[in-house]
Amino acid sequence: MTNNKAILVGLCRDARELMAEEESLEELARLAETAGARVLDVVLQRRPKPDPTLFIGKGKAQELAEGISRAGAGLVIFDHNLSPGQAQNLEKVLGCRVLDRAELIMDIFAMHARSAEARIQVELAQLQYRFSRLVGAGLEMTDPGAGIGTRGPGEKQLELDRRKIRSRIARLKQELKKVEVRRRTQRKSRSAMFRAAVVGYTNAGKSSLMNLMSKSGLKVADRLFATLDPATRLVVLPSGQRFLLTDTVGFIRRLPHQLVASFRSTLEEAVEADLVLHVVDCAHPARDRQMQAVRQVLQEIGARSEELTVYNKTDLAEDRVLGELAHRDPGACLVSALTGEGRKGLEAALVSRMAREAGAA
Ligand SMILES: Nc1nc2c(ncn2[C@@H]2O[C@H](COP(=O)(O)OP(=O)(O)OP(=O)(O)O)[C@@H](O)[C@H]2O)c(=O)[nH]1
Ligand SMILES: [Mg+2]
Repeated sequence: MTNNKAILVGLCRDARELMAEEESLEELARLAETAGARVLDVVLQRRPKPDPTLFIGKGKAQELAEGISRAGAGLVIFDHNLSPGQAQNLEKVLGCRVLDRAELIMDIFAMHARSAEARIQVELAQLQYRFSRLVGAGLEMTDPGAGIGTRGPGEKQLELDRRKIRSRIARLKQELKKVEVRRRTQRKSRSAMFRAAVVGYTNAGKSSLMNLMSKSGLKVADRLFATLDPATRLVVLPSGQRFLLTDTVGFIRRLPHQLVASFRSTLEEAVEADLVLHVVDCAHPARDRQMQAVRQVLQEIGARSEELTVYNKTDLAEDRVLGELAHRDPGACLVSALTGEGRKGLEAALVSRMAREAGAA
């Protein structure tokens, strides 16, 4: 059996970054557990900038190597993305498998990919990432063994040579093109209707909100990246007005750009919508940084749709927090997808957005 006992490693440059990095490491622990790892320890190094060869300092790496053998860990997961050389050097010094945040996220995507489209998208992202690693480190692909970081539709391709990988990447891209064309045609056929897309940080409650609005029975789970496939549903408001609502894949800090690129056709639903409902877990301690991360991804994919902020999970938030949010962001809606509280306010906001759009058309 593979040893999935893991040690997590983060780095922050100065005191200002400390809190964000601590939050990010907590999130990394959840990601690691989602992937099936057991987190033994978390190490945070303060360093003005990453070391070019080992990412962390040499002394810290030695210390870490000792910690690994003492604890019997089989895996070290870095919270930042490593260069090909760094990953290779670290494996040598630490004597165990080394993964970075991007690989871990892609591994979870691979575990949760169900539809043909999602599998193609994940495989493409993984192959491109691994390929850039190979080229960067001047290596041929070797058998990575089994376990976290090696799962996914691209798994069998690991031992292929570069030429074959390149042609596989080209094939996958072609297949994705076809999917994109199909999606565009679908969208055109329903373009007369007002379209809204739900976006937000992973686990914010996007699918739950979809279920509340459209009684659609989408999968809801307290785990990261439960949704990978977009789903579109018709919503009929009490006023009789109708619109289409699309649920999509969630975002996260430092989402690997290979994933963003290959999930383009999925994310286009958000780019092309008339309105983006930005769902936020308002009770989360990292709420504001999560919102920032979502806006960054939206920018990266070129979404320019109007945005309506929906602060979800009000049932879990303190009244003081709710008061602050209402004051700071008077145009936003406060709801609980779980209890249905605030639903009327959200419906009214949607009616007024649709009226505005109709007036502008
Ligand atoms: N207490 C409370 N829990 C909620 C609320 N909305 C969602 N949840 C819970 O939050 C977790 C995540 O909900 P999802 O709807 O799956 O979240 P998502 O944004 O679709 O997540 P991904 O698809 O994984 O990105 C689930 O355990 C839900 O039951 C809410 O308003 N209140
Ligand atoms: Mg979901």
